[in-house]
Amino acid sequence: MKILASVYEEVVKRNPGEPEFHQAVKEVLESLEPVAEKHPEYVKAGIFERIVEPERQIMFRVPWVDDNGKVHVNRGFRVQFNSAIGPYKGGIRFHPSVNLGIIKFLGFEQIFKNSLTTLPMGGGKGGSDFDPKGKSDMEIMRFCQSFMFELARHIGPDTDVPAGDIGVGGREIGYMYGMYKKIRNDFTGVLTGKGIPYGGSLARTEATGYGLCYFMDEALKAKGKSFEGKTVVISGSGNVAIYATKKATELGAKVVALSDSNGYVYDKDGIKLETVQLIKEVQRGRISEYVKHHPTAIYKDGCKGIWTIPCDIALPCATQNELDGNDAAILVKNGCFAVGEGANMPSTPEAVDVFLKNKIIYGPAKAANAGGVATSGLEMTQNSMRLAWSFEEVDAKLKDIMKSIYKNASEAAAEYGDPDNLVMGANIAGFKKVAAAMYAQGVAY
Ligand code: NDP
Ligand code: 2IT
Repeated sequence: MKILASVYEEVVKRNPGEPEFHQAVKEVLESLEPVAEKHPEYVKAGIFERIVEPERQIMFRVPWVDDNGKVHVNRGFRVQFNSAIGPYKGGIRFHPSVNLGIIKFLGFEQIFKNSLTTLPMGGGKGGSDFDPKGKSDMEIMRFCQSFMFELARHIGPDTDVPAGDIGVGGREIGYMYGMYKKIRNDFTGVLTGKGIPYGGSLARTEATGYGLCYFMDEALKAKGKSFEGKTVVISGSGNVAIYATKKATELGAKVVALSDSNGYVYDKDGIKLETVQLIKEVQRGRISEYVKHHPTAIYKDGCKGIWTIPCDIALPCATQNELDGNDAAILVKNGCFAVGEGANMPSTPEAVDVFLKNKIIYGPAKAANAGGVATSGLEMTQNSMRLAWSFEEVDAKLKDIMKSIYKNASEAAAEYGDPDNLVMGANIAGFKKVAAAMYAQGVAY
């Protein structure tokens, strides 16, 4: 980095103790260096300094009462990062590891991801350090209601439209939507990932995992390969992992492993998804229970070991920095030739280096997992029209969007002289529209 090095240094200085945010910014600015060289007007207009600073950051107290009458206090966050091309849009994460730096990294990534979808959505992210594990349904409801009681004043269908992420699925969206509607007395498309009876879109639940496979299918095809007959390892066993497993299997692959934060299962005959869905979606249990249903499968403690399983294609779908340089080297040594990121920033910078140096077909998160938010965008469209499309219609639109994301990212990579580097391509393609919009709108933000 030459022109943009000082922007990065300033980010590190002004945002101490936020390593994930620094990591996300560094990767993007490195990719954008040639764009800064080509567009001195963007440098002059302070586009780079402005794009790394959130437009607004909200932090709030979330008090709630557990089933024994004990009062707890969590911290809530909403980072409204960039509204140059549309209302802030991005998920809400409930996980004990959540802090401002994590929400900022996610919100920053979301700017470029949302731009790549071709739909008019700005970037934002929210969440809480609340841990949903082991909580009763009523505790979850009271927490969601308290969280929304404050968040409601900051969001709206044309202002900021949250959705799910880790620890936030259909149940939590339902509780939050109910509270929003009670406070505002408005029935609007303010959240996405809603239930089908109250304005949700068909295929939103499946969209991130399906979209990941559609994106990787394009990337594989470009190199004369496909999912057909391939062995696939997928980390996580939540929303993204489950539907990536389903689509990869439909495309002819055999998914042999899934994980959660405690450990992983290896089923050499192929993971039985109905069992995983029963354990995770219905019983909200642990992946270790899989072996009770399928005794020939193996469970091992510790989620990192999953990357030692030989595979052709790896799809990290759990969380940030879950795959490091060492894991990447093992994957490559074992013959893995493609990696698609369902999770946000799952690979460390060292792992990304290993993938790029070894010419792995590598789909970076902000391109490969954009199908979720893209379908959220389609849910917003349907809500505005007060119409509902069929599953097939939404799925077809999702597929088209993932194809155009691959096309735009690979064309941008080629235009800037590094044709197979989809990290650079996705960052540049995502940045272009946002930068042009910010430039045209003057120094308003
Ligand atoms: P879920 O909460 O449904 O599932 C998360 C999965 O990841 C669980 O299996 C969980 O295990 C595991 N996991 C979470 N944190 C950790 C951790 N610190 N270490 C190891 N495993 C962990 O979330 P999603 O499937 O929705 O999200 C997964 C990833 O995909 C996240 O990075 C998210 O940001 C990203 N994403 C999600 C989208 C969506 O539409 N939902 C869209 C785009 C990206 P455990 O149960 O043990 O915690
Ligand atoms: O990381 C993501 O893109 C999401 N969690 C989905 C966001 C959304 O608004 O659907």
